[in-house]
Amino acid sequence: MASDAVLHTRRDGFSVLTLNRPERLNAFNEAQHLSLRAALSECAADDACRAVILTGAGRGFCAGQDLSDRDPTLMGENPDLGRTLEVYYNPLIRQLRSIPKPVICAVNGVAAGAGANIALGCDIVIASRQASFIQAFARIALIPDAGGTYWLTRHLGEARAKALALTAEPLPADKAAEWGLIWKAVEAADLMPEAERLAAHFANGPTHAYALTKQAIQAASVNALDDQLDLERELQREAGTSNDYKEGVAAFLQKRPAVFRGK
Ligand code: T3D
Repeated sequence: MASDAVLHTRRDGFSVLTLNRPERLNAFNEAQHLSLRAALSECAADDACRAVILTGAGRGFCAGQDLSDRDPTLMGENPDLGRTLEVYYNPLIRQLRSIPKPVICAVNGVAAGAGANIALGCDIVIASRQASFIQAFARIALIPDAGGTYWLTRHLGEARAKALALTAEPLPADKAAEWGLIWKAVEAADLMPEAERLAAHFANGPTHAYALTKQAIQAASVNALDDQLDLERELQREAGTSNDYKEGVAAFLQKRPAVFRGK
């Protein structure tokens, strides 16, 4: 769907998707949801796109749900928020998790509410040192959604997850990295160069093996070891059928750089 709410820039081997409602700190309305989902589908279907960067325009990454679409003085009855999760946020998180190529989130500024949790749903999160992650939900009497209770508990444990969710205090990017919630925090000027360097690296990598790796690691948090060993056997069997596997081994033995095609 063509919409200015998300800008889709195609680069050599990867795409940059930019949430583009800076006057609202890129808070999500319906147009931004539909536009992001469509752009991710395009990236998934395009063999020339072998990695995705998600970032935000302006000084923020994303402030979660656009609350001006939830104004109680205009709405009468309370909205059914279960429905909006079902229709918008949950499919987006599932799409980020299942797209068969690496998704790098370049968190350029504040990431609040569902905005924080959409970032955490990406495969690799790099944040500007000026960014912070805010589980803002308690401030408006909601619970963390868009995977928030899942990411926080798995990455940080119950003590830190509960403190962040119940206090809604900002977690600075440096501390998020120190705690293992994100990959790294960098100077603001280095954020996009660093994300693009990584995306370009992935664009020349074994894309199918990346997709299988993503699948295996995501399954690990719910599988018992025996189940995970079985899954690794099946996914490795599949990885071993690829041309990239043959190329990787041949390149190693011939002492030359591998040229991966992503298949
Ligand atoms: O509803 C459902 O469907 C269920 C799903 C819910 C998912 C959720 O995400 S619920 C949580 C929603 N988000 C929030 O509660 C965060 C609200 N925003 C803030 O708390 C603050 O804006 C920030 C802490 C993120 C940043 O603060 P600050 O001081 O840097 O910026 P600001 O001045 O508050 O915001 C700048 C502008 O963006 C401002 O507009 P103005 O006054 O310049 O015209 C502000 O109103 C607007 N803005 C920021 N966040 C939102 C927003 N407008 C609409 N919705 C927002 N979420």
